[in-house]
Amino acid sequence: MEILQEGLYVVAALDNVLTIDTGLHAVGFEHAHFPHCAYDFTEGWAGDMHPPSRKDFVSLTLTGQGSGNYNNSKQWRRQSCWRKWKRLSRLQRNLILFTVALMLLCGIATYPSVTEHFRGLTVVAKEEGDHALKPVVHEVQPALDKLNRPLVPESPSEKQKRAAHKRGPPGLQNRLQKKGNVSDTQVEKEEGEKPLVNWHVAMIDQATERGTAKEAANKVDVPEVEQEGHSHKEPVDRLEAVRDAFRHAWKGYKEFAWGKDELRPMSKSYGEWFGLGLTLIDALDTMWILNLKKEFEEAKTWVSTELSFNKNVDVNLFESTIRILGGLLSTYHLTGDTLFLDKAKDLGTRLMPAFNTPSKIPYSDVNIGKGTAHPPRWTSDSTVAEVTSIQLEFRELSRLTQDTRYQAAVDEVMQKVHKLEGKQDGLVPMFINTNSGQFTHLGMFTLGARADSYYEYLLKQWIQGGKKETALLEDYLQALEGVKKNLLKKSSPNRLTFVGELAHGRFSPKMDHLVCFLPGTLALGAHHGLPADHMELAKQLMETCYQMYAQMETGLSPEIVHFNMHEGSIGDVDVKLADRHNLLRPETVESLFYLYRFTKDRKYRDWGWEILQNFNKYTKVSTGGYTSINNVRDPEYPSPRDKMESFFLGETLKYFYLLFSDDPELLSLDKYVFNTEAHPLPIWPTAQ
Ligand code: DMJ
Repeated sequence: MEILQEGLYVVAALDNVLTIDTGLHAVGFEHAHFPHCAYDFTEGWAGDMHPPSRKDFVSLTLTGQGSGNYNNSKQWRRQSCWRKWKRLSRLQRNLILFTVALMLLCGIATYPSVTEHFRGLTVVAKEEGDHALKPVVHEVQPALDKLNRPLVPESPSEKQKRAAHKRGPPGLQNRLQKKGNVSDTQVEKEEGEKPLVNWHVAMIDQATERGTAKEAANKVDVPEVEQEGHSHKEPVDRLEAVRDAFRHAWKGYKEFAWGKDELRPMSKSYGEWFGLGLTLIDALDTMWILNLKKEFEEAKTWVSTELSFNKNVDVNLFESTIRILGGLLSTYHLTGDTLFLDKAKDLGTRLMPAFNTPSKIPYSDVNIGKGTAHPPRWTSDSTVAEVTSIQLEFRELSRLTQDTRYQAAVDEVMQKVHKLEGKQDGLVPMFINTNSGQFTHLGMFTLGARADSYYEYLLKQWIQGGKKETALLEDYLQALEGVKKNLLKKSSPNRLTFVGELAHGRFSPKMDHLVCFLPGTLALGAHHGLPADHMELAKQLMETCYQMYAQMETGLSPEIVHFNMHEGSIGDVDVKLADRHNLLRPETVESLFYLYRFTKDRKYRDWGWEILQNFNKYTKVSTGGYTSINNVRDPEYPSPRDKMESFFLGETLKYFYLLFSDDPELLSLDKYVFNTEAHPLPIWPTAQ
């Protein structure tokens, strides 16, 4: 068997007849010929994720049947052919000559389109090279990518047909609408008109309908590449690439972790945290948005038949609120199916004991079966981000259920934090005590872990409520001034703007990847009327977050970087050994989405595309799922951690999809606000 060119293998040579196969279906090929690496040709590297040593040729020596006096000399072959020709009847000879002449004529007629086709291939290859950030390590994958790509771009009408096909079962929308809750905003239908809709369903319906027509024009993100006087459209469908990534992640989850919290893709097993099907719930609205209706229906069936919150289990208030409560609420809004609202109400009610503390600052953990709550075993503190980033969800639950208890509890937390001593220029410390209600560990300030979403939710609550709650806006604006004054610096040698940390007056040039939510939040604020310099800062920080990916050998960001500030530094970024992991986090992709929506600058999409490709290259597990990795600096051995976080499906892939979609009405940022786990919740209608 010989590899002739990408994907073409001569698999037999018997009696002078060559049989050619694409190689993708060559049974047992991968294990027979690359025994050390277990490479799945349709998916990617598996096992220890080492590429095999490169093998371009695998040869087979075959002996043809009846080859007794065969000597393969030119003279022997000429004589044997001539003898066979002479033995044919006149009619047979004429038929053969006629066929050959016909084939020649066809060949001449199709010559221009064939050459066009090959010219096309050259341009695709060139484009890939231009975008390649890093030397290609796994050479087989690009070859397979090309194989899977349509060689001749489809016509717009073909694309349209294909797009229309992919919108999922047509009955589904109506079915879900009919099951939708009967809210006061519902609009009764006349005979023959559209089915019952309520205002939130109407939003996604409009987007979906508009999407069907618009998507055909927009779903293929087609950069034009000029070459030798004519343009060529590179047929990469980025939206479809995100759907593929989701399907692949879902495949692993479904096969090895169905109904469990998290997939462990390397060991083909699962991990439990709360025992509540975390990944499945976190991913519900992503499936809806990506039009993966079959997958959505399967997951919905699980929610309706298997999901129960009546369990003797401790859950983290913040994590279960942003991932599960947020996921259920947004899915309810997108689908109109009251199943999700009922579940959200059940969970929200079971989480309420967390607020039974002396200070009304909630405990971090709740037993949702027993109705008891407690702080972590080692402290009576909660983290500030956790108690101040549950507000969007609880406020929305109150609005939907007309039960004010949920909102009252979380509003009280915000009012208390608003008045607290211990801030510095609007920046908050990282811990708060549930007994005293005071900040603890004073003097430490970060926009990373333990404080990040406090700032995000100041702005987003203000937007959710119709920009009326001025205390929230004041705190947000003041905090940004605090960031500029205390935490914002430039690196050396390239003067990247970054947000560091402060510990008792000492500045540290350390920045978590988590801080990369900030460019998106700043841009969102500017879009909603806050000062234009917020957008300028957003752009600068966006560049920095991108560089945190681009400067790594895998093109994937580490969890934490340290920026160099000394004149004459060689590189801008240092990464400590313990910080080299990547957990498939969303923040940079999230910010790229906001920046692209508001500026329409294509570079943000291209950056996102590079990142998606690197996730595919270094974190995709052949048997299904994606894994977080230990070392973004080692493309030879990124060292898989064997865990797919639920936010990869809930957030990262959703933001990729929204980044590549051209439809600004697909979750319009004038109608929706995303919670910190990427679950869209409506901006309250009274607010508009
Ligand atoms: C998510 O759970 C949320 O985005 C949260 O705000 C921060 N951590 C993860 C993603 O990184």
